[in-house]
Amino acid sequence: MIDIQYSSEVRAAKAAGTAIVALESTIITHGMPFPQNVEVAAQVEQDIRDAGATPATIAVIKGVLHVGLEADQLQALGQAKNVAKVSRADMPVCIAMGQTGATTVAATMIAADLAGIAVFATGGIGGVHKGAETSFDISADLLELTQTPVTVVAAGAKAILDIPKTLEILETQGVPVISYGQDSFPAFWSAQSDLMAPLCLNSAADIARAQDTRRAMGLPGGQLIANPIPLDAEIPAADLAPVIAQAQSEADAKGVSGKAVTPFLLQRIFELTEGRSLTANIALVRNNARLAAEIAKELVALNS
Ligand code: PSU
Ligand code: MN
Repeated sequence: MIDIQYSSEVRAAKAAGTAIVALESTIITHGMPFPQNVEVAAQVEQDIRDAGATPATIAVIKGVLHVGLEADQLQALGQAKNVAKVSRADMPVCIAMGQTGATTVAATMIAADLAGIAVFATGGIGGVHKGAETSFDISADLLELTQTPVTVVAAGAKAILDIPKTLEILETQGVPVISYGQDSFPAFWSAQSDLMAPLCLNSAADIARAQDTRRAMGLPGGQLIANPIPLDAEIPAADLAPVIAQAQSEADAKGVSGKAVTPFLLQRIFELTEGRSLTANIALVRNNARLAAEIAKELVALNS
């Protein structure tokens, strides 16, 4: 087993057997601009504490896998330039070479599982990109959900992705996609989409029981919980459609590919909406953190 450096609060929570929620770090380094990224990361951690659980932000720092960051480490990561974006393929190389990297959803799931953490909150997961039929650009996040037993709470998927194809891959791979409290699959900045969610559950206790049953049946993999953005924070899909189309055509024209695609699109959408996309993003991440804390507490209750 590789060495894991725990933050003091995560170490204490592990010893006490209390609820812990994992958080990713790519959203900090590649998903939001400085300084809002650091402010939001600290705020989301506090939301989890206020809900009665312990936050564990995950990153690789100088070759060491950190589960839970101290405040100064979070600050340093959020300001650092040229931090690597580390997914399943990159994480062992990053650790072996003593480098620093921010973990994607896939890499954060792997680290959470190594640390015995079963619940993870983020904003949006990676998925099948538009044009995947020629680019083959499908995020490793989707396959991680098939094999690593972590419940991921996200606000659905961004419209920068091909959402129907993303749902098809998850269905083929047997990943439960569960909308929280509504029938439709939420569309990140908008609470509703015109797609039905494959599954729907209405309480954190039910979500915890579903994950526990999956484990008891010996089925590998996790669950994707699609938690709609709070209504007062949503942006109508029609307002964003032209912005996304413009960002996408700029990415195509510049030949942006591979890992750079998602960060490029997020940055351009932030610029083109003059920050409105970020305000909504912050509201939904905080909302996901609160639900994840409730699920984590229910899982502890189930297993004690
Ligand atoms: N989608 C978002 N915000 C993000 C990401 C995705 O709305 O910050 C980040 C997450 O870390 C996710 C990663 O795991 O991008 C997916 O990147 P890729 O598509 O290259 O797998
Ligand atoms: Mn990709």
